[in-house]
Amino acid sequence: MKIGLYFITSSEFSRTHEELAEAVLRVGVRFIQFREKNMSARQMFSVAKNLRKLTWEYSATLIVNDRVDLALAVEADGVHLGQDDLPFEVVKDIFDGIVGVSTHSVDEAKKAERYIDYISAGPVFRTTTKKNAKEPIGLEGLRRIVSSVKKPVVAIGGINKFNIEDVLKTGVKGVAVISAIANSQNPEKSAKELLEIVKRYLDD
Ligand code: 3NM
Repeated sequence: MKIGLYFITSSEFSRTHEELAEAVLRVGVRFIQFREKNMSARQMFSVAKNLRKLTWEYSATLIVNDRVDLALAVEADGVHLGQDDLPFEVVKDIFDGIVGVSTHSVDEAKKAERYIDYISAGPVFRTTTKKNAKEPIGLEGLRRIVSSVKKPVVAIGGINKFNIEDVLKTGVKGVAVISAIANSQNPEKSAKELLEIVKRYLDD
């Protein structure tokens, strides 16, 4: 599984999930998560179907945040779980696809690792995008998680074009961003810039 630049869609800025997904797919991003905290299940299903169609067109991976039912309903490639969602060991039994989990410490990462396919670690830096985000773990906290698990680690939280190289140097296999792209004047250009940096570290 190749992760690289991992874009998480958001409707909290000025564009729709679909507009953002299309912008990043056009410039070569191939790992996308649908993350939505305010829509009804019915609305989410409609958006997720559109994202599935788009990601299939570009042979990209689609991950659905939190909701295994939605991931199954739209034939997503994976589901991403928070620490308060269904337990990952249960999800792995009922969902035949990629399962990722958010972690914030070495302890959480080690507990999850044998059940899941990738671990996200964060927030690395301060973020205002996630409500109730924990205190940043910093590059040092990220390095500790990377060195204590064998599964791929994805860094998340406050990552932008100025700090992404430091993040990549910790040995992560993916870098997840929301606002650096979704809140940019030009999401396509921002995605391209980030992707070029990521490819220098992860494309071999
Ligand atoms: N999860 P941005 S931080 C969705 O620490 C999410 O698990 C986090 O958004 C975690 O790139 C975060 O705009 C928000 O900071 C990431």
